[in-house]
Amino acid sequence: MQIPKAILIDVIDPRTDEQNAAKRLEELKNLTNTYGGMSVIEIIQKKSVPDYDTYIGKGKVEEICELAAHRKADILIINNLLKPRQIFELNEIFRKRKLDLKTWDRVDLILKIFDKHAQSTEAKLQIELAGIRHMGPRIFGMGIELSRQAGAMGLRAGQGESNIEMMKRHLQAQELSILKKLKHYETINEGHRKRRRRQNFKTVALVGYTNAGKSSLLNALTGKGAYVADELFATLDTRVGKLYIPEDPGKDGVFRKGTEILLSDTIGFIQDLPPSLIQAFKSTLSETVDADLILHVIDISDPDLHEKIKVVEDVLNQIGLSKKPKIYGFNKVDLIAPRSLFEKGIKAKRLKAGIVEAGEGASELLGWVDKKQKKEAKTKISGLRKKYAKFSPLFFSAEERLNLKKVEEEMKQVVAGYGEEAVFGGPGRI
Ligand SMILES: Nc1nc2c(ncn2[C@@H]2O[C@H](COP(=O)(O)OP(=O)(O)OP(=O)(O)O)[C@@H](O)[C@H]2O)c(=O)[nH]1
Ligand SMILES: [Mg+2]
Repeated sequence: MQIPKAILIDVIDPRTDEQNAAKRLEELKNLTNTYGGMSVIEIIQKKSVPDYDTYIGKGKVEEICELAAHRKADILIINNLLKPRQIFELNEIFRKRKLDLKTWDRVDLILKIFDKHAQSTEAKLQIELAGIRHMGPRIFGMGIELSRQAGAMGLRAGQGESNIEMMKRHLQAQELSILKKLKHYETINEGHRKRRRRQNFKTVALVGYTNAGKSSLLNALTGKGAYVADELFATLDTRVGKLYIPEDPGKDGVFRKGTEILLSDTIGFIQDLPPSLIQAFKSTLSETVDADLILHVIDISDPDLHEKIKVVEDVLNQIGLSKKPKIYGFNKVDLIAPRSLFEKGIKAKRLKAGIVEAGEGASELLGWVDKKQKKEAKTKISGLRKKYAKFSPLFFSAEERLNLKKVEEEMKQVVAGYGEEAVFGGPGRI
């Protein structure tokens, strides 16, 4: 079978600056690569207001038709959220031109990635639900067109409509049946959560933009073995791992019981997601809703980190979590700073198995210290610490196991409920 050929197009606000325009294209390419199995034959970015009928506008439709005919393209991916009617209109044009070109909008693409990555029955059901909610209006939108066309062709006007009614009822029945099945999982999950509450486990939920390193952090802290990949939406389910933080012996030399925390990892967020998609993932997200603390994981090396923080905050607001205790965890510090910046404060004997042994000669072994890079990293870190002081920012690397002890300590303090003052805005430290 031949690999499908795709044309990508992004319609952006004419006021978008060059940098943001480039970032959008980068994300679109990442999404397409994550979906995989396609050869991209053309990437187009156009500055204009969306066209009422076709979103991308007459001129671009023409250009795409020619390109698709010439290069035998199969899929047109539009990096925006289209109205059902606009998709219908585009497909109609392609059909009339005898082009075998299907149109996907951004949500279609994301749903297809979800579909590819879903492992559990629950995730599959949630995707099916999101699909129905996304496709439903498209069919209803088509309905209006069909009955209009039927009328124009002198057919009985009601004909198209009754088919649409049937389809509508079918979709509604399907939606109900999925919701019922999902309810079953929700009950099971709720049971698990209740049991943990009874056992007095404190829970911390990892949230963050997709690819920030949530699963890597879960693995580094708990050895859970969650799937980690340099792709968007690698995780679609919720995974819970147990983290045991040992207590140092007191002055009396007596060992005390450490703290046990449950850490959950879940689906990442992304910009321009319709609320219906988030709604469909409610049961996956309920682990987050229920957590004692949210650890918002951020990729510190990402040039767009502020925008992505905002996207995640918006989604948290949408699911009603704006008031939950929250700390910001800046991950991937290894990408912006030499590790010596983080190693000096770590006492090897206190490290948990697996956390880097900052023994003698470690810094020698691990490379020279780049003074300039170190200085830049310090400036960046102190800037972030100041800007997000409210959220007790932490700086670590899940992959290189740098500074993870700090993460554990902070979580321990917060879940132990030492009160606002100790939790937030503590003294500056890396
Ligand atoms: N350099 C570096 N890379 C990291 C670090 N943590 C994670 N990564 C990489 O970042 C990519 C994404 O990591 P994941 O842990 O899958 O990220 P996630 O937030 O769970 O992503 P989704 O599940 O897709 O939303 C992978 O390629 C990881 O190897 C880190 O501390 N340093
Ligand atoms: Mg993940």
